[in-house]
Amino acid sequence: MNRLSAMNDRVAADLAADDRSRGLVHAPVAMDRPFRYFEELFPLRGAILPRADAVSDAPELSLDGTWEFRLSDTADAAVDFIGDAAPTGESWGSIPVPAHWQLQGHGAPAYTNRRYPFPVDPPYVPHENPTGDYRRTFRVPADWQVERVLLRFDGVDSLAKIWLNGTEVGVISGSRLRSEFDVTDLLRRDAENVLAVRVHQWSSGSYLEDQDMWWLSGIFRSVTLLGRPAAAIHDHFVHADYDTLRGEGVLRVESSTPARVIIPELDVDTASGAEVRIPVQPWSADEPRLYDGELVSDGERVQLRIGFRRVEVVDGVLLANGRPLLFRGTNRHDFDPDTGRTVSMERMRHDVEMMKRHNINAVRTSHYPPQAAFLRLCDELGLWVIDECDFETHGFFPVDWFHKLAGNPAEDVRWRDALVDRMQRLVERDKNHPSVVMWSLGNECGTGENLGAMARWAKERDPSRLLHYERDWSCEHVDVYSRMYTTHRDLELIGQRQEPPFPDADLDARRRAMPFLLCEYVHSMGNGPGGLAEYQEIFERYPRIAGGFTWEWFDHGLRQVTAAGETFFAYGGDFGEDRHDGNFIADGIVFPDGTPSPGLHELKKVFEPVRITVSSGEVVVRNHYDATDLSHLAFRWSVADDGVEVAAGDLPLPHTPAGESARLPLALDVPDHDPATERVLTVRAVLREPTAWARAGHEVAWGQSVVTERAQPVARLISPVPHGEQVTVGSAILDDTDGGLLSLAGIEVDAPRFDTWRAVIDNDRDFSWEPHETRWREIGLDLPRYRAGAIEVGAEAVVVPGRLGFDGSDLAFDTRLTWSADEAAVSLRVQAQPLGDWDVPLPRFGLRMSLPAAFCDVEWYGPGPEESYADSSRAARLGRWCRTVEEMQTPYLMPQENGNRRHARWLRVASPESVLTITGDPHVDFTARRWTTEDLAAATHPNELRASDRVWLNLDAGQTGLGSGSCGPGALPAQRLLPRSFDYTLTFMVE
Ligand code: IPT
Repeated sequence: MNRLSAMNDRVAADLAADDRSRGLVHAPVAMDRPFRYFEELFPLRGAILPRADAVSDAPELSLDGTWEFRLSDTADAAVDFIGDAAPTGESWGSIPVPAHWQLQGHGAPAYTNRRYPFPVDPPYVPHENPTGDYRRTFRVPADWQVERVLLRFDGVDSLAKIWLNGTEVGVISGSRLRSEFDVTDLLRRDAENVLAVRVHQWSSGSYLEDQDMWWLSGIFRSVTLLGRPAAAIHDHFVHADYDTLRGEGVLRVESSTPARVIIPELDVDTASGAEVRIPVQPWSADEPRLYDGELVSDGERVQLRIGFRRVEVVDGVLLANGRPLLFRGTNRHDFDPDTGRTVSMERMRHDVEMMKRHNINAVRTSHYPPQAAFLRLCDELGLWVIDECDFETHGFFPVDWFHKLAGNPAEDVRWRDALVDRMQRLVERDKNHPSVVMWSLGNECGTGENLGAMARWAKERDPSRLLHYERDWSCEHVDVYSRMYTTHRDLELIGQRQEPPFPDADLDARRRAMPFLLCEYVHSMGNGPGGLAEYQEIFERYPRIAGGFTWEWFDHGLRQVTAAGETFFAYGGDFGEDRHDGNFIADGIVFPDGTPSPGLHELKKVFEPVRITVSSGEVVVRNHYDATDLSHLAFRWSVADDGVEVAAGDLPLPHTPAGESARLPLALDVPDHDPATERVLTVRAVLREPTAWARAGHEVAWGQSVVTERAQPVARLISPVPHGEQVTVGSAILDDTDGGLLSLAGIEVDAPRFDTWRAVIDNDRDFSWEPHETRWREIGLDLPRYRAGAIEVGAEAVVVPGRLGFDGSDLAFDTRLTWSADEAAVSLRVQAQPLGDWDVPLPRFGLRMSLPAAFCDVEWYGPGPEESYADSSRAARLGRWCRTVEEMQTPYLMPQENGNRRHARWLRVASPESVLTITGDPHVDFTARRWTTEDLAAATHPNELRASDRVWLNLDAGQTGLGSGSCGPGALPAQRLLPRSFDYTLTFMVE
């Protein structure tokens, strides 16, 4: 019996009485049979106390590699593999360590968001409890001059029992937390050692680890043997404060063993425990200044990478080194499409570098501590980190334990030791990273006094860092007020400290004085998010708001290959799970293979640390960095006519410290403007020198504005010519009964027809906060029907009045199509007027037509090159862009509307024989695909989409924005396409 089980018995009776007095039905932490060791509420056994992650010269032996492995269906297989005799029998094979067994051909991954995939019967787990037995042998290197030897596990999901040479070493629980054991006395120094590990997929810990991610098991992080010399430094704690008034670092390094603190660059050579004050440059994400040194005892040299910084709350504002800190953050899970939560050093570096290149300055390690090496990268390359404990009990929410019953682990005292232990293991391992500025108690665990116990311990151990936890809105145990998926409007109130009061007046007053952050926002499931820029504007308006962390970095799609050899990324249900949450696992701004999704381009633009506002007379540059001036950036201007550069040069910038602006009058030497084109001025800020994460010339920010608009050409119209059952208008031939286009300069077209539908995006779907799809289908927007009226052939145009209706609905549009032509081109004016009581925005409004498949090369002048939507358009810049139709598709893991290019001035679609130019007046939103909207909507994975023999063009007045309704607010009112009168003209020219 461990120390908690003893306590359980003691408190159980009191607790039940207390619950009864509060009118609570006691939660069934059933005791109908004794807990098995993996069901103990605090199952950890044998581990040494947690201590700091350290890089040192003490010897280490990696035990990663190939291990013997057997998977059983239950926890009951014989313990017949822990001794010297190598196991035999068919059930044994091999497996790499670290890895998840489900991704190595044993069992299958499964995805649920918050629902536990087993009965909610804590702390019991089902009899079917996949159990992996692992075994390997190793020898201790002969040259190790060590006093003690530790065995370290960096991550085992979810619970393991360990034996060395046949003797039990201990039990690990806490999947993403490090555990270490002193195995000195069990080791054979001159012979082979047998290390055996039994890992259970389900344990009491599974109740504490209900994060929204794949259920994946096994030894998925490294296993290491650590030689500990005599007088080794068992633990150390670097306190490196930055005194903002004096510009001094205040350094004290505690060491478990007396040691010297040596930092050559600062001329520091002092005893551990002593405080020194030295003038330094502070550490920040902008300028991650590290001072390298060593902590040297008689037995070990530990690497020190010291960053001096102070993160504090002053007058309700979050400050870093005395200046307001704004998190431009994202939530990151450890993830790899082939190896799950086993991630390589290269993959982590790729993540951090990519974040830096996209103007991200902060990470929340949702919802568990990452591999230790990740934090070293954050120290080195510069990211502020909220380091989160491995704790989430979301699955108690659907069964209402957060409210009605007292069983939620955050509240039930019987779980307290396990939870405080989790917090200790987080803080102790990661306490020396300058990048870590807040500890987070966990995610989605409801409320409860156990959170208080975790918080109190952490505060006492590390008073230098702030505490974060989102789900307890009283904020009783934390230092910052945090929420997720808040609407823009509510955020605005919070910014003004005008949010609705919390019922307890004292807690309300305390909370109202706190800074605020959005620990999750802009849910990036499928196509989206929209509304990011509007959030940023609010963040920047109110000093109380310390920014936010977008949800989330990765789409967690697992790479699979079909029998036909096609690759796709799997989501929930693709492994035959009985219950799952589908593609809710694909809600990142980076595709599983590490390529950016359009949302990341938008985020880079919105997160720009330099805001460049261009007008014809001046450029205003505002420095939004937290710490640096702009001397590391070169500013370049260029003037382009319809996307063709006609002049360019450098723009010298005066010294502009953080938080300040420079205003530069412009007197540019540029050639005369061709009135048939649009003239645009662009100013770009690029890195002068290479950095650890980008090359010289990397673009950090840009600003753009139209300086001269295109003059409208005066066209001489030619008369329509009726003949037989057709009418010719320039190079267009129309059907004289309904005005349908039969051919265009000899190209066989599918006539443009009205289209109001889009392949619904995840943010439109029935589970969304604004499930527009339901209403759209009720109205019949997916089934538009057009009826032409009597066509009028006039001297200068053919006019086709009509009515656009929807199956089963009396809502409609009165329409009017006007065809005309001059010598060069054919024009189609599209007008529409809504009829009836519309109560919902439209998915889209426009025309759909098709061309033969050979028209597969697209060039356009307008915002680009990536897709853009009404509320995700900041990243798109005016220019001339070329893409094949294939390249214009975005492979969202669940196919849905994508690839829209907004506000094109013109587009050219080319086949080897001819080029069709379509001009929009005022401009046109377009998509080009090898399949129809219906094909797109029907596919469940991108590899199912098959190119047809047509190229389908949508030429739209607009589409409703994206929002982030799949878990958050829908598109803002101004970015919804409300039924209104539409009037735009398309001009077709064939060469
Ligand atoms: C929020 C979770 O914290 C996060 O892990 C993820 O599941 C996200 O939702 C949705 O993708 S919690 C939710 C109740 C807002």
